[in-house]
Amino acid sequence: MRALLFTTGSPFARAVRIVLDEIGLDYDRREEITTPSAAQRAEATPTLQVPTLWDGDLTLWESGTIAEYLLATYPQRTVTEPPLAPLAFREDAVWQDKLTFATIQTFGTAATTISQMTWTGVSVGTNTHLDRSAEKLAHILGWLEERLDSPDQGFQPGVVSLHDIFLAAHVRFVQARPLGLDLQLDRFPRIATLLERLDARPSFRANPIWWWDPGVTGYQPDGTPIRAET
Ligand SMILES: N[C@@H](CCC(=O)N[C@@H](CS)C(=O)NCC(=O)O)C(=O)O
Repeated sequence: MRALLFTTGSPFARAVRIVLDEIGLDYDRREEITTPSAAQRAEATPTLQVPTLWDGDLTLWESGTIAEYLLATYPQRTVTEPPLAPLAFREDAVWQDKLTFATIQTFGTAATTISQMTWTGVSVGTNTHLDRSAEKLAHILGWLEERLDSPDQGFQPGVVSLHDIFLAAHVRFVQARPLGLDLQLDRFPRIATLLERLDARPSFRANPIWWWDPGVTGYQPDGTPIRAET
């Protein structure tokens, strides 16, 4: 049995779903459209967060750990070029790759913190920590832009890396939500070009980022949110 617990809007979970598709793995989609109680979520993970993956006897949470496990465990790849990377971290650049990946995940954490606080009524411009989180996003993008050697390659030349996939999921998440944030991607042309290329891949198209906030109970086939009647 293989299953993934996720919420529709989660960029961390979207990146894992893309990885599953890039490998070509079937899974049971345990998609949550409303927020469960802490006790219910705790049955899946002590972090109370999504995603969680069940694969046979193994239960994994933390999206980066899940994705690293999937690459290492399943060597098959779909035919899309360039292919998904064989492993999360290159043998000859392990620490550089780990640092870059951790920084991309910090971008995702800052973005989802802004998002979750925004729908509880605290937004950028009204809270100093969220202001700093927004500044963090720009600084990380600037640093990542310098890590890309060529406009034609991602973070690992010749393959699509976890770095590429997770950065794309986080950036598109910020752009899709009404957070009052403009990432000014035109200042980061190599990242912008990389993301456009990734958007065209079947795995990305099959897992669109859908906008969500409390009250959304489903989606039209084109992604338009369906709201609970109040
Ligand atoms: N470090 C975690 C972060 C996951 C995360 O923040 N998930 C969000 C959804 S995007 C979540 O479950 N939020 C609910 C909460 O934090 O209580 C990972 O990489 O899996």
